[in-house]
Amino acid sequence: MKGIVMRGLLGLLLAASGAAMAAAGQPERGGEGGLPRLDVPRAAQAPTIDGDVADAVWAGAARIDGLLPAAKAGPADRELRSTVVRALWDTNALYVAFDCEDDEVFSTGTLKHDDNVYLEDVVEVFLDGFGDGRQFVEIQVAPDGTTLDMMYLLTAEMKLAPDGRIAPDVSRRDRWGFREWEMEGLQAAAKRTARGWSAELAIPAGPVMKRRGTSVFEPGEIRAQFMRYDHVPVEGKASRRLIQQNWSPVIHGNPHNTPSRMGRLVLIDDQPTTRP
Ligand SMILES: [Ca+2]
Ligand SMILES: [Ca+2]
Repeated sequence: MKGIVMRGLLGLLLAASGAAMAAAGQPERGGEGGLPRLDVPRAAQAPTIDGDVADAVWAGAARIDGLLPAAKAGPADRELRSTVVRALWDTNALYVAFDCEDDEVFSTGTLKHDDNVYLEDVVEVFLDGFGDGRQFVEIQVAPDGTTLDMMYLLTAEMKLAPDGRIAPDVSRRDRWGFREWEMEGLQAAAKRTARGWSAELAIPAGPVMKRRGTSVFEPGEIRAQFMRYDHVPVEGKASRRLIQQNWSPVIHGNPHNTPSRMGRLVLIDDQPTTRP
C-alpha cells in the first residue's frame, strides 16, 4: 500500500491550501470548467482482449483522439505523445482500448499484479457508475499486461476542494482505497506495437453498476476517467519524469482523489455502422 499512501499524502499536502475554501458542492461539477462527454456505442460483438487493437469492432467505437495535460501542468508536461482511446459497451462489460505512441516504452517487466505499476508506463481507467464520487474503481494496465485494480469508497458525504479534489478533511478521514480488492471477471492485456504499445480491457458491469441496483450496463450515463502515465527520460539523468495524460484534466498525481472531474460516458443503444 506504500505507493497509494504516498500518493494520498501528496494529494493531501497539495490540497491543504484549498482547505479553508472547501465547501459542499456538486460532485459532478466540481472545479473549474466543463467535463468531457463521450457517447459510447453498443458493441456489435465483443473485441478479443489480447492487447491487439486491430479487431474490426474497434473501428466503430467511440474515440478520443489525444489525451490532455494535467491541470496546471508546466510547458514541459504539455508535450504529449499521441494516445488514442476507444470505448464500446455491452450489457456485460465496458470495453476500452488504448493505442499509445511511444518510442521508448518504460516497462521493466518485474512488477506483479497490484504492485505500484504506475511507477512505470501505464494506462488507467476510473469508473463511477453512480456518479457521486462515493464509490469508484480504478484499473491500471502496464505494457506487459500487468494490472492493478482498486476500489475506492467515501464513508462521508462528498465535499470538494475548489480544484475539484475531495476536500482534505474528508479525504483524510473518509476516503478508502482497497488495493486487495479484486475485480472479478476483469480482462486486460497489452502488447508492444510498431509505434509503441497498446492495451485492451473488458471491465465487468457488476462492481460499477451495483449502486444503480443492477449488475449489467444499460443505456445511460456513467462517469469515467482515462489516463496515461508516461515516464519519459530526462536528458543527462538516470531518473525519469512522469507526464500525466488525462481525458478530464486533474492535478498531477491526483486522479484517484478527484472523482468529481470524471467525464461523462454516455452508453448509447445504437450499434455502429459496420465498416468494411
Ligand atoms: Ca484485440
Ligand atoms: Ca487488487
